[in-house]
Amino acid sequence: MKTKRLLLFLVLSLIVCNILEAQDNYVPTKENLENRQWFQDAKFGMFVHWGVYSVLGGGGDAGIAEWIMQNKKIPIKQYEKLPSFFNPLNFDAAEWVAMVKDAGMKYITITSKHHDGFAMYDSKISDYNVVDKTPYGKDVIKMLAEECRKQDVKLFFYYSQLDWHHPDYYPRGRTGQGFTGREESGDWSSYLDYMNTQLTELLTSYGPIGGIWFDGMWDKKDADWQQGKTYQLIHKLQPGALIGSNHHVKPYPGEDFQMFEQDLPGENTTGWQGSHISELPLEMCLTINGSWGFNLMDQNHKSPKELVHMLVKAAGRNANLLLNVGPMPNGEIQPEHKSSLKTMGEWMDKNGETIYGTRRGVVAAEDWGVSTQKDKKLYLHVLDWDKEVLLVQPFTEKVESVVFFKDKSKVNYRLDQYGLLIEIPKNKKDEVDTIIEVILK
Ligand code: FHN
Repeated sequence: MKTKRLLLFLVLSLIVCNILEAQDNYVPTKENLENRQWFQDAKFGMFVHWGVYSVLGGGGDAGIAEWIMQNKKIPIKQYEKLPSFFNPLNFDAAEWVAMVKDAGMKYITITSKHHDGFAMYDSKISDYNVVDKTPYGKDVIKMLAEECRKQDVKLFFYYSQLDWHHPDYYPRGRTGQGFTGREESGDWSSYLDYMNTQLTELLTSYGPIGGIWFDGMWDKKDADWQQGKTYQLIHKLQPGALIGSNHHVKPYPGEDFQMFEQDLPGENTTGWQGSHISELPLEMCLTINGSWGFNLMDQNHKSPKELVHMLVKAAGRNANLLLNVGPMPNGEIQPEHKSSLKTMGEWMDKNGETIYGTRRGVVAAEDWGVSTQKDKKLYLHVLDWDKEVLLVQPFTEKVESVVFFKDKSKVNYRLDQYGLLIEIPKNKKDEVDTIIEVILK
C-alpha cells in the first residue's frame, strides 16, 4: 500500500513539475469559454461545507462552525480525534442531488478540503482523509461525483489553500498559529507541491468537473503562492474547468470567474470585498443561517422569501447565487434548509424563465428591485415597492408590450421623457416578486 502511494505521488509530482510557466498570458480554451457561458446561464448552485467539524455542530456557539478548530484553539492532536466520530450513515448522494435539482439548482460546489486540512475524498498523498481516518471509510466526493453525473448536475470542488494541519504551511498566516502544536518550521515549497498534488488527484479521479473554488489565500496575502503554476496545472488537466478564488481582491490572470462572499457584487456589508467587479462570470455565495458548516445553535435562518430575493438580486447584477448548506454529521441536510430549498424550487418552477439564461437587464438595480433580460425580453422584478405606481428611470428603450409575467395580463403603462411609468394594482402584486415582462422593440 505504502509503495503504491509513493509511486502515485512520484507520478503526480512529475506532472506538477512539468508545468512551470505562469498563467499571465492565459487564453481560455473554447471549452472553457463555453463552460463560462453555461455557468452564467445556470444562475443557481448549492454550496456544501461538510467536514469532520460537523460532529461538533459549532460547539454550542452560534459562530462559524467550520472554524471551530481555530476559534476554540483545538490543537491538532485533539482535533485528529474528530474523524473517528464521523460516520454519516444516512448520507445518500442520490437524495442530495435530487434535492438540488428540485430546488432548481444546476451545480454543487463542495469542500474537498477546508482550512482544517482534512480531505473529504480518498487522497493518496495524505491519509488525513475520510476514507483512511473515519469509521465510514467511503469516499463521499466520489459518491457525489457519480450521482451528479447520473443526474446531470455539475460538480465543483472547493479547496482551501490555507491549512491548519499541514506542518509545511509555514511561515504561518493570520490564523492557525501557536495552538495547533506544529513545530515552528516548515518548507513552503513542499506545501505547494502537496497542494498541487491534491488538486491533481481531484482533477484526475472524479471525471470532468465544473471547476475549482479556491479559498484561503487571504490568510497569507503576501506569500509566493505560485498561482500561475497551480492554475496552469488545472487548466492543463481539465481545460474546461473554471477557476475562481475567494481572495477578496481583483481576479488574477488564469481565473475564470469572480466570487463575492455574503455580499452582492457592488455591496460591501462584510468589509471583505474589493470594489472591483470584473467582466468574468460572477457568483455570490451565501449562508442560509449564519454559518457555513453545520451549527446546531444557529436558528437564524433566512426565510424562503429572503432567499428568493437574493437569487433575483444576484441575477439582476449578473451574478449566480451559490447557496450554502452545512450537512449534519449523520449525512443529512438540516430539515429547515431542505424546506427552504423546496420552496425556492417551487418558485423557480414558475418563474425560472425570468432567471435562467438571462443577464442583467438594461434597467440598473434600484431599491425597488432589479431587471433581468434575455434578448428583447426584459423582466422587471419588483421586490420591494408598496405603491401602485412605479416610475422606472432612466428608461430610453422602445416598447412593444408590457404584461404581468404571472398571467400575461396587460399592464397599464406610460412611456415618456421621464421614463417608464407602470401601474401595479394591489390585486396584481405578488408577495415575493411582481414580475413585469416588457417586450422591447
Ligand atoms: O473562512 C472561510 C469560511 O469558512 C467559508 O468557507 C467561506 C465561504 O466563502 N470562505 C472563507 C472566508 O472567506
